[in-house]
Amino acid sequence: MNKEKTLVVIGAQWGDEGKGKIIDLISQNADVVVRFNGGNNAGHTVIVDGKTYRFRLLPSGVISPKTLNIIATGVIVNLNGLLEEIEEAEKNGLSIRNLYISDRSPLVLPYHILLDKFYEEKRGNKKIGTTARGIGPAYTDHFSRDTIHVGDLLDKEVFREKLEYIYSLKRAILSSDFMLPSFEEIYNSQIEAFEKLMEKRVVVTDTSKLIYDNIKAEKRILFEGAQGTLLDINFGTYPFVTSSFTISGGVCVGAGLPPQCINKIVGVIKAYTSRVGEGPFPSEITDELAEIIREKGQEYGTVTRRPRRVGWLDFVALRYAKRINGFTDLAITKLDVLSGLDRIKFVIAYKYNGKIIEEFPSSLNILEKCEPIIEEISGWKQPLKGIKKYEELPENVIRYIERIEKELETKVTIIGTGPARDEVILLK
Ligand code: 2SA
Ligand code: GDP
Ligand code: MG
Repeated sequence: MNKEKTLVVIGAQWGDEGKGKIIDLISQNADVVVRFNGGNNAGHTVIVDGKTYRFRLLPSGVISPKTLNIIATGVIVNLNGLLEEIEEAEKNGLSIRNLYISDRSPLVLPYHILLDKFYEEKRGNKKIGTTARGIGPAYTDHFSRDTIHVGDLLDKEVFREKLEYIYSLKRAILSSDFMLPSFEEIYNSQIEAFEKLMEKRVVVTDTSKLIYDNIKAEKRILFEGAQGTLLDINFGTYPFVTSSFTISGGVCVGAGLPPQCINKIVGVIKAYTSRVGEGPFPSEITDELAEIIREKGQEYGTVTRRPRRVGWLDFVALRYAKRINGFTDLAITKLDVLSGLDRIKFVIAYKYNGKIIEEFPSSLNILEKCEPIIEEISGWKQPLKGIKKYEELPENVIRYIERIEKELETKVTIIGTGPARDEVILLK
């Protein structure tokens, strides 16, 4: 983040690419860090000086004391979840200051979480594998215009009136055996959490204006994407997606900015692929190697601790991610996890109905029937820990990186060699 004033970090796969670490690295030179999509379903891990922080709603910039941290309008906010996270961060030695939340961010309310679990149960073997954080139902209410905004809590009477109206709607729709908490229970829990957040000097404001003013003042702004491209509500593997706009275009709708405000878009690619939850995964590894990679890469949900499915790198999906997001740079993480493997495989195309396909299918019915066409290269034996210079990387790692650059026609500028902040090679 030098010349470019605004930079976006986006997951190129199904999330958990290691965005937290890359964001932490870049945010050390940022004035403002903005979350623009998703909610506390996100889990971003940052490891500094041996301490592990797992952020869910808090922008990863909170580690730097001077950074302005913004939860923008596209993010849905669970106030109790946020409070818990702030308290946890404080216990971990962080002092949370400079936190701004959009007055127009939708609230995640207790019934959203119950509905999320209820739908998943009813879906049976068609379940999505959600994080059970109420994300789908909360965004549904937003789009059906039955949401309550964070800013409504600034006036208790406004909040009470809105909640009364929406509560009566819920009552009318949900059957009597649905365990809807009482009105007072919801009202009190939200007021209490909100007041505690105010005591902690969290500011509720028009964040679109705040971000724009910072852009005009030529501040360096980092937009922190949550989840990944293939989980996008429009362009992911629907219905096995999350309910927000996870792609670079999500910055404009989530933060309230015109597209020309974005200068640089960093796509984060894990050196292999992972997916947590259900849905098609053409490059999935199904033999015992999956367990080896899962253990070595510690592929378990940051929020839910669910084991993640793992697979090889998929160039069909990655070329698609490049097109949808317009990556200007790439960060490759977790190359160290692949050390010791004899062969490294990657998917270069799919076979469908006897035909070769190079474009990621927009139809899930087709994607589910695609067979991967796999190419392989020799692996590398050496551990990558401690390597600081590109030229010192094993020859086959360089070959792998160059292949990624060629397939995506984009330069790799950050290389992860371990989970810690300093386990990284910076290029350029
Ligand atoms: P939801 O809860 O409605 O957003 O779930 C819908 C799908 O989106 C996936 N999803 C995620 N995938 C990867 N990482 C996520 N964050 C956590 C992490 C997940 C965790 O960092 O590990 O702890 O399990 C995330 N959030 C949502 C989800 O698995 C569904 O496939
Ligand atoms: P995010 O959702 O994209 O922020 O990723 P998560 O934090 O959910 O999961 C990524 C995991 O990989 C975390 O445990 C990170 O500490 C870890 N990680 C990030 N980069 C690297 C790397 O280069 N090597 C290794 N071994 N681990 C990494
Ligand atoms: Mg994650």
